[in-house]
Amino acid sequence: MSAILSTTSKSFLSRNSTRQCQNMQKALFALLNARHYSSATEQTLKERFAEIIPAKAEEIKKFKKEHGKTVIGEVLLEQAYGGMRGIKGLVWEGSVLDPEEGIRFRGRTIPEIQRELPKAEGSTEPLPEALFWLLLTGEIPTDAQVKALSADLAARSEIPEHVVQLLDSLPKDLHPMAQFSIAVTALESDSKFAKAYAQGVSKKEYWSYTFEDSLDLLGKLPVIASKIYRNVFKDGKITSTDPNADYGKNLAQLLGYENKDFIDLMRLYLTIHSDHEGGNVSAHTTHLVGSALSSPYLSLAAGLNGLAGPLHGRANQEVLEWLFKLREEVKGDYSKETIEKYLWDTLNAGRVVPGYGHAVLRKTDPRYTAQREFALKHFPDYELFKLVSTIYEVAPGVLTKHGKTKNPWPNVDSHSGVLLQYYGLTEASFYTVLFGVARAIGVLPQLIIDRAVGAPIERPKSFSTEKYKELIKKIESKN
Ligand code: CMX
Repeated sequence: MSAILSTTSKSFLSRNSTRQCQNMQKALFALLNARHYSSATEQTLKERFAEIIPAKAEEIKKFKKEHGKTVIGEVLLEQAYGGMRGIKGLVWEGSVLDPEEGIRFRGRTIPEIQRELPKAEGSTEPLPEALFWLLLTGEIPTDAQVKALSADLAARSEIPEHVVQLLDSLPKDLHPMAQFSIAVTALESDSKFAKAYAQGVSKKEYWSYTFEDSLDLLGKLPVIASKIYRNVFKDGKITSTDPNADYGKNLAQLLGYENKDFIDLMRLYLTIHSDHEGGNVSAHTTHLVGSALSSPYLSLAAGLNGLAGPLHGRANQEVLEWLFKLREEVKGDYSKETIEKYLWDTLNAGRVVPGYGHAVLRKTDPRYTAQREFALKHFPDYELFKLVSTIYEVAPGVLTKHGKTKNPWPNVDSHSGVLLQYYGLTEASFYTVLFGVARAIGVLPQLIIDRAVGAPIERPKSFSTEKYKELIKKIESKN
């Protein structure tokens, strides 16, 4: 509640009087909403986290003390040169990725998450803010708790004037992900953590300011994403956040979409794209930069820059461009033979097949399956969905025959764009921004946990090739 008040009073000081009135109205609405939804017996997320984290910190301390010197793995030279694949050296509480089964969020598979997380009235898809609660605490929130969290996030959604102006000043041909990262970085001006740190706050308090920044940031991301979308592709105007709507609904509405199934898609999309263990580029980068005690704004912006790479989050854009080129070339002939030829042409040109392969997974990504099921339920006859399905039948065989990729199965990015296309969100260069909003829901909980348990600055060891040669010589001479 105090967070809402402090955000509100700050915005009153920094805006002109018309906006002040609007802000005051919005904040009061949100305040009443949050009050309305959280009864006297229901804890807020911050209260619950504060209650459970001392025991967790104690558990980790004891675990380290008792087993700190136990060997948990070996490192091969090829791993040092191979992107550190498979090396155990990170702690990530929210999720673990199994090569065969896929992601489990706090022990739960995607179908379990879809069943167990609270939903909006009339919806069958999970609320992404409920997943945020689960990732942070390991517990499923009650309906009232998640409603209070939705209202809290909506109350934090206003973006500072300098960020609006900054976005308005950017060239329309600057990639939306670059714009997204710039805007998140510019929010640093509002960092409660950075201000508290500069004032010499105790380490024990770090998590509390990191929590406030993280919720402020989550609240603002749908507005920033929508502002970028509407600036680059539409008229630049966005509506205001609805204090009564959940996170996914607000994102959809801010983008300009009222369709109830699209709103459900946003809830599903944000949930399944959120967290994918700590070692992927965006999660690892956010965590790494955060380990230097950079604020959540700077840490997430760094992660977003990683997500923007074509081998990571931008693969969703690449898939669409690749599909459109296929459609153009085959001129309506979607036979397996034609698609197989197109796949070979891609591979023979020395390119990767976007949306296929994974650094950890060795089966079809369950995030792909969840999206396929959504399409089967809502638009089984859509031309692009059918094309994606035929590619799914053909590509694993081609990639296996090609013999390079360790995983010939589709990943999350292989399917997401087609769902957005169906509802009219056709601008593929924007897709990674949506992934970025979702990724924030997955990586910010760990940043808060890191600060609460006093995680150290990250600093693995590196060697030059010369030094590795010396090391190998020494080791091999001993054997
Ligand atoms: N098409 C063609 N070749 C592929 C391939 C694909 N889809 N996936 C992997 N390969 C190749 C690799 O480029 C590598 O070739 P070289 O030996 O010439 O370098 C070889 O197969 C072995 O790679 P790997 O161990 O199977 O895969 P990595 O762990 O190195 O890389 C990934 C994983 C995802 C980057 C890779 O599979 C890829 O480039 N896929 C296409 C891009 C994509 O869909 N990325 C999105 C991933 C999900 C996400 O992060 O959002």
